[in-house]
Amino acid sequence: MRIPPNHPRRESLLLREKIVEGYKRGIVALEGLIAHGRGECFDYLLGEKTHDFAYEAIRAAAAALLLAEYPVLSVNGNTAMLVPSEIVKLARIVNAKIEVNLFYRTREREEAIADWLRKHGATEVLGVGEDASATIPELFSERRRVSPRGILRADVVFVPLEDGDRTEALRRMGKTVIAVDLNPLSRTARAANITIVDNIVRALPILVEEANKLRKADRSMLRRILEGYDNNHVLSRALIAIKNRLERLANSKIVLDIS
Ligand code: PTJ
Repeated sequence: MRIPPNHPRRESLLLREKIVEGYKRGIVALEGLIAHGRGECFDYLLGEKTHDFAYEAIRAAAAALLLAEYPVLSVNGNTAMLVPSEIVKLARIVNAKIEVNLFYRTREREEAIADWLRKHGATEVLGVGEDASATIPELFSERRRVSPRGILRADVVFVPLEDGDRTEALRRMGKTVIAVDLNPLSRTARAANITIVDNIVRALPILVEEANKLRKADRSMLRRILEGYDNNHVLSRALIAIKNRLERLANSKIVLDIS
């Protein structure tokens, strides 16, 4: 569909088109379209901008990834479609593995996502076919299947646009979990060590830039960033930002002037 250049919701509509294209390419699950819509709703409430609490979480995420011994970036259909180049860049900067991990797992989608990531510069993509031979204990969705060279071994796992219970299972395994989720009330957002409450399309380029900036920093400085980070406070600020924005809007003129 051609979206007019002056359409007031152009950016949002272009993202929708990307997700639909991802579905047609066999990358995004049908349910991924619904998940995107839920994200859009929270982005609307947040004013479609990156807030200070998200910047703070991004900085902590960069520090955690740089301090990690074995970081892994977990990629699902929506993430692959929305930010493939940024995932590849981030993996290079923080020296992380990339692993495909799907809730709605099919061999065709695993391969389509791995091909798409390779097309965007990835040299190695874990978690495809037989490589996903290990299992995360106590998890019953298809997300339990992971690579023994990837998520199973990882000390820090980056899980953008995650569904609920895997974050908790990964935490119980002693891993540090970094989430990106526009919904500050989701189980993932509340169970992760670091939650970036922002749209992945805005957050990932900033995370890449921040990791690049901090790459040369000494480890004691990175540790200080992590020690000063409080995820509960970040989630609380996200909720307050939504509340304040709604209050401001409710107290202003809501109807549009149509002449
Ligand atoms: O590709 P698969 O098979 O692994 O499936 C991926 C989806 C996303 C369909 C699956 O993980 C799922 O059903 O997720 P949920 O439970 O709908 O959760 C997705 C979360 O991501 C929701 O809390 C959304 O608000 C959030 N979200 C959606 N789009 C974005 C987002 N957060 C950040 N940026 C977005 N663009």
